[in-house]
Amino acid sequence: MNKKGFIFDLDGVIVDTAKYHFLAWKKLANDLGIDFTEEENEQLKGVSRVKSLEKILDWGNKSISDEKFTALMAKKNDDYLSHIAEMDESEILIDVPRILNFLRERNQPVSLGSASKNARTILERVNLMDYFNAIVDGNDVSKAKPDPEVFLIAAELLGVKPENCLVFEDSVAGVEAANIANMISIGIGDKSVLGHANYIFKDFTEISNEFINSLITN
Ligand code: B16
Ligand code: MG
Repeated sequence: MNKKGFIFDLDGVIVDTAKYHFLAWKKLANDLGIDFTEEENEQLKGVSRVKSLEKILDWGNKSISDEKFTALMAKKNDDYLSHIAEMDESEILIDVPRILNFLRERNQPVSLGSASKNARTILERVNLMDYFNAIVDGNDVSKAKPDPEVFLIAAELLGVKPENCLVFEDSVAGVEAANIANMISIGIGDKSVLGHANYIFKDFTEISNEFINSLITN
């Protein structure tokens, strides 16, 4: 039987945690006297926690000590986790369970490939842990997307060659990382943003089981 490695990004693909990142970053930025809009939040998608805070400080023309930087990162994460604690299965994005169940029926290896250090906590909250043969997250990598490290580790853990892996991604940097890893990139989101993906869909309702089957057998 054909085996392909199916790698899923988390935020923006499986759940919409961007809204909680937004609330936590906005609070932090405003406390520092920095304005923070939804448009700026868009630019933080797929970007690591450290890089996100660097960008916000940059936008606000602020420089702070290393100690303060570390303290602010912890504060943001505590605030973010208070939102995550309220999550449940109702927050899984539309048709994700259908695709995960189909891949399970077809015995296909599935991995998470996320920049988030909170990925395991989130998967547990929404009760999806059991669907994943491997989990690679922000704790496992030293280089952030668009570096392909996160996806290459996932392929290795699944025992599937990179060229036989497919990546579902909602961020520009994530699609780029999948392309660099020599994997098939499937953008979830807007065509105008993810034009560099091999395939693009608005959300999983547009992805049929037949399409997934064709990816497995091709
Ligand atoms: P954390 P993904 C990313 O998740 C988010 O898109 C990004 O906004 C966030 O800053 C990053 O995780 C780090 O998250 O603070 O939880 O470690 O899209 O790669 O699943
Ligand atoms: Mg994402």
